[in-house]
Amino acid sequence: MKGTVVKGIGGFYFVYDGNSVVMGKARGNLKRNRDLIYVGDIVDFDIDKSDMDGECVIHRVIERKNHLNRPPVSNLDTLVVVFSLRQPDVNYPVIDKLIAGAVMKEIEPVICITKTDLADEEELEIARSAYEDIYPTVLVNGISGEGTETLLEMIRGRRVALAGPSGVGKSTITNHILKSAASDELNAYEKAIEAETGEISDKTGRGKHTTRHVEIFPLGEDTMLYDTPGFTSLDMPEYDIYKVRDLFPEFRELQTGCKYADCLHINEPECAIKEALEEGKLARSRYESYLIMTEEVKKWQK
Ligand SMILES: Nc1nc2c(ncn2[C@@H]2O[C@H](COP(=O)(O)OP(=O)(O)OP(=O)(O)O)[C@@H](O)[C@H]2O)c(=O)[nH]1
Ligand SMILES: [Mg+2]
Ligand SMILES: [Zn+2]
Repeated sequence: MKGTVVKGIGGFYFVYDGNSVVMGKARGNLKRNRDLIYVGDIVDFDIDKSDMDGECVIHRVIERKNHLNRPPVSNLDTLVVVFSLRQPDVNYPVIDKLIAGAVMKEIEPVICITKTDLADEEELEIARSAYEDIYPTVLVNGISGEGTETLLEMIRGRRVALAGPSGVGKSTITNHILKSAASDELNAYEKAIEAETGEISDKTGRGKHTTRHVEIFPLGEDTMLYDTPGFTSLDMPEYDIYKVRDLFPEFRELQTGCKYADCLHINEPECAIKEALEEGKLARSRYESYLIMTEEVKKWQK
């Protein structure tokens, strides 16, 4: 039988076959292979009543379309990069690295700015304008649910993960979407599922890392929503520095105006990117993320 791994905890995997979830383990040689099973993997499995370690045995991982290490998931069409401006404060380099990681794997990014109730209009506008011309962008209020239906329409029919810092409201959004998607078309399992959300701790303003494991919530035939644990930092993979430049689509047209065709927009003279920055035509946060990312990949080249 075929199913999707929707959760994995301590060597146990939960496999969804389109109707219900069975728990089980990977066959011995799959485990030895060290090539872990990712949540999102489509697997061949058999029901095994005699097995004391659960109800099923996974025999094989069907070839993955893609996978990410942070968060550890596979077979994504879209990565929704979720962040708030306050509680927790936005950390643009982390956000931009997450976006870059998706683009590298040909996973389409969607930008989701949360907690609109906690930020003022001006800072929301700055955040929105940094992204809306390059990626689909949506603003969400997790308290009222505003924006979550728009997000649901953007992700229907896809395999989509919500990723971003801890406490920004990923699980809260998951629950809004599960509620909006609820209809007679969903089966009993799909109707019953819900994500756990956590209180913000007062001292740090950060979430209490409430989501500890990736979990996939199937929403009818073709839609799968992955809720993932938050994180605070991300390392740059071993990219070529020019590859990093290519991960900023907003540079593409402008940089044809740079004096040097291989301009990296750092110290070169007559740089169209730096001019655009001075004129306010490029988001400063994006350029700063770019500088941080190029510094980090330079470490790899040494
Ligand atoms: N003020 C405000 N609070 C929100 C909003 N969305 C979520 N929260 C609260 O923020 C806290 C964290 O929300 P979660 O949904 O658990 O955050 P998360 O991104 O899943 O966090 P991790 O699982 O740790 O990665 C909860 O107390 C939510 O009620 C919002 O739009 N505005
Ligand atoms: Mg969560
Ligand atoms: Zn330049």
